[in-house]
Amino acid sequence: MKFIHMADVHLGIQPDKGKPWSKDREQEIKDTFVKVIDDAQRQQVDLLLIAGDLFHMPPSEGMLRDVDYILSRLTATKTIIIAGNHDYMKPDSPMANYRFSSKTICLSAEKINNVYMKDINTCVTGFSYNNKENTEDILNHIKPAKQGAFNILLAHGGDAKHLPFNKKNLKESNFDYVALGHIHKPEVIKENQVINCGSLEPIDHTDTGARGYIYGEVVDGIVKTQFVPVAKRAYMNLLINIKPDHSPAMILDLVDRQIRNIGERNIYRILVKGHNHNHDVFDFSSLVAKYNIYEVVTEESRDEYDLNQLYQENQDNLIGKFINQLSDNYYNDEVCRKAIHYGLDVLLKTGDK
Ligand SMILES: [Mn+2]
Repeated sequence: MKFIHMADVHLGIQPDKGKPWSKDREQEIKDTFVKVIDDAQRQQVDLLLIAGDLFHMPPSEGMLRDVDYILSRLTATKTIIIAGNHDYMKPDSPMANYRFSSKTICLSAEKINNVYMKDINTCVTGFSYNNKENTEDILNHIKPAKQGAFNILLAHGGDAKHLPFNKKNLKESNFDYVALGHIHKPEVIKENQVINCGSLEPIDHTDTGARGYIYGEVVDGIVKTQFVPVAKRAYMNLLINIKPDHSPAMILDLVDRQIRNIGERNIYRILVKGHNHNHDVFDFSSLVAKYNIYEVVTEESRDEYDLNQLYQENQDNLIGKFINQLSDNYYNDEVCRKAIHYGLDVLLKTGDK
């Protein structure tokens, strides 16, 4: 049995509204969805699992007809869809009443559904959202329905307001495969068995890293999965550390070179850090016009404190204690870093020791 597992396609979204690349991204998301269907057809997969938020909003009948048309290219594949927190399904919604002409089943929101497919001896258990939130503790207790079959759990959630679950419970569940969606960053919770496939394409600037779908094969009851990256571009953070001998022109050149090296199609956030010794003004507008730059963050280019030296000098006073309390996460926690900077600004300025 061969399957493809994807989620969080968010058809209909216009990512980064107002940015020059926004319309292109809307189209690219559709194109990538079609590419997955082409992959499924080429590989002749038996099952296509869509773990919620295929649409960015509850779909209209027209949107459903479009997707149904694309899915009808699949000659060997059954598609099973659940609605997520974005495309949730009210009883009177077009999605709840749509009759697919492709081999597609959308699981209802009324109950936990079990779909058994005799030809592939596979049972898919799951249900749709009927609202933007679902805080019920279902996933920690849900059980496979068909003994002797290959049992799949199809679910959308993983945070406090969307079917919160305990990873340990899911790892120990008796499902042969758990196909999760909702959290946009892909995560293998248990190798070959419990996987959140992540969004098909990155949707906003926090979705850094590769995006795609899971391809799986089941041979003699043993599942083997692999991540297939298909996203057309990536969001990337470009960290620029300013050194004392840097000039604004050098920095712009450096950023320009890096973007060309990594890929001009990607969407960048430029984070300028370090001590701006010469109080230079960095004008990135020429690069913003040339590339896809979501934002330039320069707020960190402030006076850096030498924490070690400050601590040595102030071990016995409030400043030393303050550094000691917060400095553990200085390098990996931005909030903590800011807290230290603001705190030290005040403590050093007021001389309050
Ligand atoms: Mn979601």
